[in-house]
Amino acid sequence: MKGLKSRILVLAAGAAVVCASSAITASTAHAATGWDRCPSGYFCIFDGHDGTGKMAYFQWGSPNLAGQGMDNMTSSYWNRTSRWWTAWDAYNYAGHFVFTSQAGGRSNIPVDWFANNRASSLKAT
Ligand SMILES: [Ca+2]
Repeated sequence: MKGLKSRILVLAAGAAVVCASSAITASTAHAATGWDRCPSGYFCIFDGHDGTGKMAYFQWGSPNLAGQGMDNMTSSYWNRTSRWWTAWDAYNYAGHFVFTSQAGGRSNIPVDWFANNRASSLKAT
C-alpha cells in the first residue's frame, strides 16, 4: 500500500515538479504517513482529516485542483511555507473563499462546514 500511496502523490505544475523526484524518494524512504508526508516548504492538502487520504502539495498553488485530482476534496491542510495561502470554491482563484492559512497553519475542516470538500483553486497570497 505504501508504494501505491507514493504513486498517487500529485504535484502542482511549475516549480514543484522540479522537486518531484527528490520529494517522492524521501517519502518512500521514510515511509511517511498522514501529516508527515507533507514536505517542508510546501502547502499540502489532503482528502481526509489529519493528513490522511490522497494528498497534493504545492509551492505556489493551482488554478484548477482537478489537474491534481483534488477538486472538491480538501478536508485538511498543512501550510509548511512562510506565506499566507488562500483557497477558493471556483477555478482560477474565483468564487467564495474556502479557507485562508497563515504560515505554518495546519487544520482539519469539520465535515459540516461549508469549506469541507469545496476547494477548487488555491495559491500563496
Ligand atoms: Ca475530503
